[in-house]
Parts: sequence; structure tokens; C-alpha cells
Amino acid sequence: MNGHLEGGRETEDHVDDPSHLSRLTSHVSDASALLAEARERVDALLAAWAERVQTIVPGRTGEALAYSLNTPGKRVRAALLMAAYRAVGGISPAIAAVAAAVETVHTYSLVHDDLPCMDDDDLRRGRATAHRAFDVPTATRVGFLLVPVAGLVLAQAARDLVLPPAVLGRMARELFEAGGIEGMVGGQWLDLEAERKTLDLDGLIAVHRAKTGALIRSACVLGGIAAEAPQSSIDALAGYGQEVGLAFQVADDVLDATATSAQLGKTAGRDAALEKSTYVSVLGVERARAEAAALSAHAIRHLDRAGVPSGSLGALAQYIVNRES
Ligand code: GRG
Repeated sequence: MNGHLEGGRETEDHVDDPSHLSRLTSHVSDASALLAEARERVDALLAAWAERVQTIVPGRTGEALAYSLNTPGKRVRAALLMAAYRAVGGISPAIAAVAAAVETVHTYSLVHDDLPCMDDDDLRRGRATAHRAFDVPTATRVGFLLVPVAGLVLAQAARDLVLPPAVLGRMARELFEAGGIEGMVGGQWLDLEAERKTLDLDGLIAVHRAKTGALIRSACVLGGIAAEAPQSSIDALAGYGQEVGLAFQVADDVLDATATSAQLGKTAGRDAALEKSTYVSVLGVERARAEAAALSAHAIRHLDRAGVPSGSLGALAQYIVNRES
């Protein structure tokens, strides 16, 4: 090997060498392989955390925590994070632990989103929602407890990656700001307030970017921070993440209107039932699909402009808008 490692990251001369890159990423060069890898690694890590949290939180709440952590998701955020890390030269397999922290925050948001005081849903990831499998107070506690669990998962990830404390601090700030009032929580708040109101496209974009986009963008940025990439590459990942984050929610709006509950593993048609403004209600299905595709193409341009290899991230951007669940 000609290059050398800096904090688990390969130097730029290696990143720019296409033959080296293809060796590094050949096994994950398409979206389905990346997602399968992310699922395998992250599910194993979360299963270990599920066992561990049950020794700290006993009884029914511990069981419900384990149930939520072990409920299988697509792990799109994890795949994006791992692909972003590799795109800027990261090579450690321990990056999956950072992805597990993001998926833990995502899982908390789904547990709370499904509660009767929010979207009130019975089905999630093909299984009963946490408050249906257990009860509302237990599921409420589970959601809150998953936030500090995410902090523990992230701290362990930084140790596994042998990252300095300042990098852990930067990652923690990135993740919890994205998950907070200026990101996911704020977006959900706007979304709840918008029920039974008609939003225009700008209003809708503001909700989607915060509610769904912020955590997806953050997953991409975290890949860059964990690789200790230059700021210009992290900015490109942020631009990419912002576009695919919005595209993800536009595709979600389309799927909610066009797919079945069996296909989605969650109740289809929920947006119409809750009288929510969505890309489909504002633009119709076909224009919403076209908008998602345009956002995905635009996302890749952020990477190309900064010279960040866009193979795997490009494949994921396409998957995000073409997915069937
Ligand atoms: C206190 C106001 C307040 C909010 C708490 C509940 C909450 C925080 C935020 C909800 C955010 C949310 C549910 C956004 C929707 C994101 C979305 C499209 C989820 C579906 O993602 P997938 O398809 O799910 O990746 P899987 O199951 O595959 O992981």
C-alpha cells in the first residue's frame, strides 16, 4: 500500500486512485449490497445493545427496549453513513457502530411517532408498534430511554474507531443537533401542527427537511467526521445528504399514497387519513416522483463538484427514490 492511515482514514492520494477505490468498495458497489451489509452489521450491534440494556433496565420496559432495538428496519441511514465514510477514505469496519447510534435515534423517533398522541399507528417494520406490543407508558419510556442509549452507542463507536475526544464531541453535537429542536423534533412539531391545514410547497419543504432530512443529512456528515475528512468533503456530504434527505421523504409521501401496508410494513394511506399536506397532495404522484428524481440527481452533483467519489452514494441516492418500501 502506498498511502497511510490518519485516524482510520486513508489519505487523499489513495481516495483519488480509482483502482484502489474499486478494491475497497467492490463488495458494496451497489445499493442492495450496501444496505445488506449495513443491516447485518448494525442489527448485530443493536442486538448486543438490546441484551445489555435489559441488564440495566429490567422488566417490561427493558423487554420493550429490546423489542424496539431488534425490530428490523431498512437501515438506509446506516448505509448512507458507511458509504459516506468510505467515499472520503475511511476504512475501519468499526464505522458500523456510528451507524448504529444514528439508527438508535431513528428508532426512538419511530417509537414516539407511532404513539396515539402523534401518528397513532399499529404497524411498524412489519410488526406491532411498541405501544401496541406493550402499552403507551412503556413505549413512551422506551423512546426517551433510547436517546441516552444512542449516546452510549456513539461513545463506544468513538472508542472502537480510536477517535480523539474532540471528534467524539463533534459527532455528538452533529447527531443530537440533527435530532433536536432545529432538526427532527422541530420538524415533527411542525408536522403535527400542520395536520388538517394546507401547506404550500415551501412550508412542506421546511417540514420535510427538518423532520426526515436532518437525520439523513447528519448520517452523511457523521461519515465524513468519523473519517476525519477535510471540511470541503464534509460540506459536500452535507449538501448531498440534504438533497437525499428531502428526496427520501418525497418518496415516502409517494409510497404512502401508492403502496400497500404489506409492502411498507407500516400502515399505508396514513397521510390522507391524518389530512396531512404531502408532496402528493400538493403536486400529485407523477410530479412528486419527478421531483424526488431531480433531488437525487442534484445530490450527486454536490459530491462531483468536490471530487468526492459518488459510486456508492450515487447508487443509494437512486435507491432512495426508486425503493418500493
Ligand atoms: C416531541 C414533537 C416531538 C417529536 C419527537 C417522534 C419524533 C421526535 C420525530 C418523528 C420523526 C419521524 C418519524 C420522521 C419520519 C421519518 C421517516 C420517513 C421514517 C421512515 O423511515 P424508514 O423508511 O424506516 O427508513 P425504517 O423502518 O426502514 O427504518
